[in-house]
Amino acid sequence: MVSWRTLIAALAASCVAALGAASATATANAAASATAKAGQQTYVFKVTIRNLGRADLTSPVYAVHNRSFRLFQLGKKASPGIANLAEDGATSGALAEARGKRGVGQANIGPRIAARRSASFRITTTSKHLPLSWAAMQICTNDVMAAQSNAKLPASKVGARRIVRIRALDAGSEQNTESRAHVPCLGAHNVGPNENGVIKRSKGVQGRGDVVNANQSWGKFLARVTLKRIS
Ligand SMILES: [Ca+2]
Ligand SMILES: [Ca+2]
Repeated sequence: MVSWRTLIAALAASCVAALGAASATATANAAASATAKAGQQTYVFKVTIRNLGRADLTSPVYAVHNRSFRLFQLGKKASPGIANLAEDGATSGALAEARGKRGVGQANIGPRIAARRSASFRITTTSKHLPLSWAAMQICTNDVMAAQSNAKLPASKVGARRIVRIRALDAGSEQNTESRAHVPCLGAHNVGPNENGVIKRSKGVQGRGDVVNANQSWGKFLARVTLKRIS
């Protein structure tokens, strides 16, 4: 049986923990409102990416921005940073192309997303920077990414949610050899023949090389994204 003394000690400890958490939240909120100019509402969103594929997605690079900024664009050539990200999961180039750039509110790196798993990150932003763009590599490909450009964050009210299933994109920067000589999950990094193409819808794994469809590919959709306003 638990003694009164133990119970009281446990209660006191949990009160201290709760107070600590409340003051941490207050500090975070204060910092967020300090960055928001007068008249701009501050929002916090939780972004959850579910990997629907059979191989990992690398850490996504994401940015909240206004309509003047594009992380990438379907039908256009990938920037060097996005090409690096799509070919090898390298985040530094794409992050540098977004962070501090005109029209960008915040840019950062999210957690890696294991096959068939979900991972989340939080974004604090204002009404000035509501569109979200992000991209992550599917590691068993030459240059396929799970990505969204200009996704609309659901800002209408706290608790508002949008769920989107997304198809894979081919960055158009490396030819789809599907060879162990060129694909990161099979041990080859920073190597592969140039494609010199544009960002387009991926046709999925074709089985022309060493990538095994049944173990390392995905179905119609590569990811499911849940965008939720939490405050
Ligand atoms: Ca390609
Ligand atoms: Ca490669």
